[in-house]
Amino acid sequence: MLNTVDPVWPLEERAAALRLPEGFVFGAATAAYQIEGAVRADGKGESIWDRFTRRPGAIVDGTSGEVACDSYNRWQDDIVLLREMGLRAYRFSIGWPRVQPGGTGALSAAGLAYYDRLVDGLLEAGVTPYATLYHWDLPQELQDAGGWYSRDTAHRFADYAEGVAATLGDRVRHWTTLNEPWTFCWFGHALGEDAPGLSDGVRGGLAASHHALLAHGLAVPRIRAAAPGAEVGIVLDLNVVSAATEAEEDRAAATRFEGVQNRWYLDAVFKGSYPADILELCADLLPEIRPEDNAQIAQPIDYLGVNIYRRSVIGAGGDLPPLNFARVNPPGRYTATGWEIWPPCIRDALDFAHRNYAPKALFITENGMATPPEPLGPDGRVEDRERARYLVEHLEQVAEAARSGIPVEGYFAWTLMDNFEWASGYTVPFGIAHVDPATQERRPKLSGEVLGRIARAGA
Ligand code: IFM
Repeated sequence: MLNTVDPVWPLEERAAALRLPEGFVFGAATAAYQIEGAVRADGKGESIWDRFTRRPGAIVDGTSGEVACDSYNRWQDDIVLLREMGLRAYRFSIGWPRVQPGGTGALSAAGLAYYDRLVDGLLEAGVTPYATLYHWDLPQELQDAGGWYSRDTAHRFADYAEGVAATLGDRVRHWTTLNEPWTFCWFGHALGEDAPGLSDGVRGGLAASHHALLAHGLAVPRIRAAAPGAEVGIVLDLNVVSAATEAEEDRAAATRFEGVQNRWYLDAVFKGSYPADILELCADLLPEIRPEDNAQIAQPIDYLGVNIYRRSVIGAGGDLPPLNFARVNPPGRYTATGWEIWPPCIRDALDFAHRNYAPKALFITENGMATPPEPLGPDGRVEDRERARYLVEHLEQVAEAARSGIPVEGYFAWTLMDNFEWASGYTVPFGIAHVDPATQERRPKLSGEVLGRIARAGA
């Protein structure tokens, strides 16, 4: 249940008291399929999300990203919005089927031209672009050839990444290979809740994960070669995990869950091996992992992006055997997606990554909260005090992390504006700006204004 707004929480005072290190980057994030619309424009290919959203019942409100925020045509409005809110960094994703319709062969000049315009526009406005190469919209043709179950997809991704980096790399310095491999591999291939909608359990989650990580490892050197000076990283959705009780079976379930969500990806990227406990537990369900894959995945990277929204409290249960876990929701404050609001999670995740993997730099690449749909108030504004509070409380934890010596260099709110929230459609907006679905007019919400104030003070 959504927490009720607390009118006495000292939002303004707490926001004004925030201190982040000098040079700290404040921005907002989006993803191509969630905002661009124009799904058939200028030769764009079909993506797995174009296909999945047509499956009856797949999206709670029966919608899709067909129009979304129409950013393909209104990207200038997005830049105006960023400027209006005082944000000087924008994390967006490149739609793979927009720039390479079938996922192989020549890149589309028209598709690339869109990102050329966007990047030039951002730079002219003094906003630094942070480009993500894969935020879940695999070309459907590659899915038809096996998708993330096929090693070949990893090679296709590296080709595509190199092509995009060669085109935009003279202006884009910050590159992310993959966004949240845990989510797109497990929800798309083990649980069937996201595209491509496969319910293949642990075998599916692990096969997709290995090939996605291989894609990352193959792409890193190709991006560096195509765009000298590039800063390249990966974005992981880490979760701080605690056991529901002290009982041995709950503690073991929490360790299994944490192994699959955090260590599977972090160990592979930073240590060049998968965690032994998960390899052993899932020995019969693993894809082919060739001896050379581990070193390929563990390419040196310049930063780790952390997407974090909540903590996970885990007990023993029946989900995804042999992982056999169950999520427990302790009493507390919750968002409209049913996620617990637990600000220390952000600091704990940064601390965990720093202590165990020591990335050169860390960014919070996503953090934010969903509410039920928010109508405009009589003065034409959205007073999303609860979201503003969420951002401030989480930024306070980031500031603490920075003070304790963790090299956290930036924070991107999820998300710049209300958009298509995957299987939840348009039912749970996360935006720090409101988008009128009839007119596509963008207006900062209170949360966007507050974040902007913090960013301006920091700058
Ligand atoms: O909307 C998503 C985003 O695409 C990936 N990270 C989580 C967000 C909220 O669910």
